[in-house]
Formats: sequence, structure tokens, C-alpha cells
Amino acid sequence: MAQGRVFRNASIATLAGSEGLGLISSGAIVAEAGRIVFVGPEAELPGSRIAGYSEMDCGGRLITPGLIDCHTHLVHGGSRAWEFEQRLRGTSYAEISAQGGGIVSTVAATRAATDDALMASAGRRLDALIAEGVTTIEIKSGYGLDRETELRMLRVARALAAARDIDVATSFLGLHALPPEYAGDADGYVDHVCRDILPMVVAEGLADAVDGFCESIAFSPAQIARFFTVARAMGVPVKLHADQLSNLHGARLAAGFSALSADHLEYTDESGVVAMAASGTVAVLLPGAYYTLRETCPPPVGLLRGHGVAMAIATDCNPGTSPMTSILLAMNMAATLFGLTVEECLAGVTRHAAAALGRRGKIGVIAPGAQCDLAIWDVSIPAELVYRIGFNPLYARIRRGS
Ligand code: DI6
Ligand code: FE
Repeated sequence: MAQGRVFRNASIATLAGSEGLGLISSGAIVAEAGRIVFVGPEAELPGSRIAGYSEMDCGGRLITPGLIDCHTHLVHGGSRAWEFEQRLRGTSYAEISAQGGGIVSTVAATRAATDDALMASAGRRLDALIAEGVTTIEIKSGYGLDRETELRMLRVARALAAARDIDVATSFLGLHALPPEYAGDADGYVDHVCRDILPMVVAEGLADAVDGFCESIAFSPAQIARFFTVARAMGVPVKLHADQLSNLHGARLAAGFSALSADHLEYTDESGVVAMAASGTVAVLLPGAYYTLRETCPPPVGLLRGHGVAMAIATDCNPGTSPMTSILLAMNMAATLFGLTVEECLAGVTRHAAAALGRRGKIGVIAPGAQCDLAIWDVSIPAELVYRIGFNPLYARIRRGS
């Protein structure tokens, strides 16, 4: 069977158990038709089954599951570098907004961009993540805020999956910010999203989940709940930007809708963490935004750990608050800024990131039945993946077995 493939002579972090890295030294992996059929010590390789399979000698290198960036705003027009420069000069965020900066400037740039321009700029960012061993990425809409541009953003995200060697999960972030046309009428905009945009997104199969931004500068818990109720009735799972800048009990709200994930969580309290534990909602930590905003209140990692809430880590790649296209740096920041262990960091970009996308066990683990997405690293121990800053030790990236 020509499509069979064997990876041997490797140290393997399977991430397959419920805890730890699941390390196998002197290990091997067998893939058939893009799926893993065996992982274990080389001595246990099923000899007759793999006769004639193509082999790769990994030279003792470390293999992890292909990495998963489970929260990005990769598709957007323009840049906010000028705004960054202004802030360095001491201009406040409010002044910048008054000058037409902030999210609305990205909305204007995204609406004005052609599909080709959106593909090209997102493609360059995507290539940076692919070069670090990312094999699945989540991409949100949310910089269109009108029907045409939201649909375009999601179509571009889907098209990126065909243009590159990567799996893309899409989220319809309809409630990201209030578009200028609806200034002073947030409820009217929520109605419009629920009635006129979401049904078209669903009919075209453009979203694997919906997302919202629950914050005083964005949408209220009641508005988010209205949107989530409609989405759930249509069978679409939900995710939420929750408690990033203040505690509006977004984590609890998300858990009440059995959200796949609640993301950010800087201001989440114990009742939110308890609710997430009960609903199996994954906590997605976004240290790039925390760093960029020079936040001082980190997410409640001790509580999340204590209540057994799975923690994922993502780049939050967006032009305003996290202009970051490195999942390795996100891991380093999660360790240094939030106190995650090496094992937690690696689980955060593999097993738990998969769960945040509703793909638990299908990706993000090296186990029989999972998709054979692998990252092979020129490192001697797993900690090296978290410890270096600005260095990429990827040796090879395997997607669906090849
Ligand atoms: N949280 C954020 O930090 C950003 N969006 C969100 O939901 C801000 C995005 C931007 O400034 O463009
Ligand atoms: Fe975000």
C-alpha cells in the first residue's frame, strides 16, 4: 500500500493522555491514508503491516502534534502601525479613536480591500505560522460588520485553506464592534446580525462557530445572549471574547451556552471558572494581547488549573491589540507572563486548542485514529520549544501524513 508512511527513530510527545506530554523515547509513528494507525516504541512496530511503506528516519528528533492556533483575526485589511507609533508618542487610545483609529479604521480598510488583497496579506501572515509547524488555524470575521464584507472575510478564510497546506476553522465574529452605520443603536445592529447576516453565513456553510466580544466598549451580556440563542437554535457552536478588560461575567455567560471556548479571561472570577469547568468550556489564553496592551491583571491560571479547566494558547493575531504571527512566542509569553508550565504550553497549542475548535481527539494528539499532522523539531527536550525567543527550530512539518 503505497500511501503508508513510517516515521521512526524519534522522541515523541503524543499529548494523547489527559495529562503530561505522553513522551515516548525511541518511538515510531505509522500513517495510512493521512491517519495515524500506530504510535509506540519502535520495537513494537507492526512489521508485516508496514512492509513497503515509505520511511522517514527522524534522527532522534522530537515530534509533536502539528500546532494549532485556535484564535486569530488573520484576515483583515490595512495595518495599524501608525497607531502604534502614535501611542508610543503618548497619544491616548481615546484620542486615536477620535482621529478615526482603532477597530473602525481596520473595518474601513477591510471593506475597501479586494478579495485578492485580503488573500495576499493574510497569506503572508499564514505562511509565518505554517513555518512554525502550525497545521490548523482558526480565523474570525469581524472587521466587515456589514453583510457583504463579513461573508467575504469568511470566504477568504475558507479559500486560504485551499490555497495553502493547512486546515482552517472559521468563526463568524458578527458582534465584534458597532459599525458606524449603527452608532447609537447597538440593539438594532444585533437584530440585523441575527436576522440578516447569520442565516446567510449558515446557509453558505461559512462558519464552524460564532463569536462575540462581550465588553463595555463592545456588546452587553444581554446582546451576546440574544445572538448566541439564535446561533444555538441553528446548531452553530459558540465562542466568546470574555472578561478581557473588565468582569462582565462573560465566562459564565459562555459556559451557559456550552461554549467551545471562552477567550482572554483576564478579569474572570472563580464563579466564571467553576461554570466553565462544569460546561467543559476551554479557556483560551491570549498573552500577545496582554503584552501589547501592557495589561497588569493576568488571567486566573491558578483557578483554571485548580478547577480542571483546559487551557489553550493562541496568537490572537489582529492588527490592533496583538500584531503577532508566532505561536512559539505565544507559548513563551504564556510561560513567562502567565506562569504556565512547559507541559501546559504544549498542551495549549495542541490537545486543548483542538478542543477549543470542537475537534478534540481528531487533531492535536498523536494517537491512532487522529489526523497525521506532525511537527518535527531540531530540539533535544520539549522545553526548548517554549524557552527560546525569536528562534524557530522546526525541521519538518507533516500534514495528513505527507
Ligand atoms: N479583543 C481585542 O483585543 C480586539 N478585539 C477583540 O475582540 C481588538 C481588535 C482591534 O483593535 O482591532
Ligand atoms: Fe480576538
